[in-house]
Amino acid sequence: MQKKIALINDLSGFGRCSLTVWLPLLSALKAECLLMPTSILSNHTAYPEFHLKDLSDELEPWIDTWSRLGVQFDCVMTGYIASPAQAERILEFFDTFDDEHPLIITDPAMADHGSLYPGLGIATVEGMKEIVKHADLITPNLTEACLLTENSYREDFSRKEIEAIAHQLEELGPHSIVITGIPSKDGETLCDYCYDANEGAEWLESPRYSQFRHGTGDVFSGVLAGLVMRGRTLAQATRTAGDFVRACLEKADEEQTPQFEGVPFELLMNTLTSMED
Ligand code: PXL
Repeated sequence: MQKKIALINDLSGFGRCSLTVWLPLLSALKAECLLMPTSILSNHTAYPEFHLKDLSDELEPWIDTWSRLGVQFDCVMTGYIASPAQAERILEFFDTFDDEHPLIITDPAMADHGSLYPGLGIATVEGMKEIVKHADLITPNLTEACLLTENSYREDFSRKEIEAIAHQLEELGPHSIVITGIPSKDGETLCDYCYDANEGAEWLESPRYSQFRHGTGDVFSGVLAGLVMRGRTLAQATRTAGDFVRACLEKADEEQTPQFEGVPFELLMNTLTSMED
C-alpha cells in the first residue's frame, strides 16, 4: 500500500531546500506527500538577504481542518523552524495523535559548521529540542547534535565521544539516530553514525567532498525517510541516502551549479524512481 507522509517544513522559493527538496524526492520514492508549510521565504537564509513570512498563525486552523477531514498518515516529518511558536504548533499537532501514532521523523535543520543559521536563536534550539523529544528518528548533523545535547562543537570528537552524544540524544526520546557529517581524524573522510535501539549501531564512512553545498542535509533526510518507509533498515537507508547525496554533489560540479543553489537532484531522479522495493 502506498504510504502517506505529512511534511512540515518551510517553503523556500529559491535555493533548493526544505519542501522544494522533500516533496519531489519523496514523491519519486512513491510516497503520497501532504504539506504543512511553516514559513514561506523568497530564498534560503544563507543568501545575503531573504524575505520570510512566518505562518505560525495559519498552522492551528490547518491542523484543525485536517483533523475534521480525518486525514491520517503513516509518517510525519519535520524540518526547519523559523520561531519557537512554530515548535509549539507542531507539538499541538503531535498531541492530536493517539497511542498508535505515525512514525515521527525530525531533521532538526538549524545549524552547520558550528553555527546557527542566520535569524535563529537559542529559543528556537529549545523549541527544536521539544520536537526531538517526540521523534522516533532524527537526523542531526554534528553541529545540531551538539546543540541538542549542549556539547560544545568541535571537529575532532573521537568515535567514543560521538557514541556518547548519540546516547544523550536517545535519552531525549528518539530510538533511531543518524548523526551526519562527522569528520574523520585525518580529515580525509566524512562519517555518519547510525544508531537504532533494535537494529544496533554502525559507522558509515565515505570520501570527503571538497565543496560544501546548501540543502544537502534536506536531500539526505528526504531520501532516508522515503527508504525507511519502504522498509529499509536504518543503516541501509543511510548508506543509500549518502550515496545519492554524493552523486548529486558530483552532478553539481559537472553542471557548475552555483554553491548557494544546492544540488541538481532533478537530474538524478531516475535513480530513485527505478529503485526496487
Ligand atoms: O537546508 C536547511 C534550511 C532550511 N530552511 C531554510 C534555510 C536552510 C538553510 O540555510 O535557510 C529557510
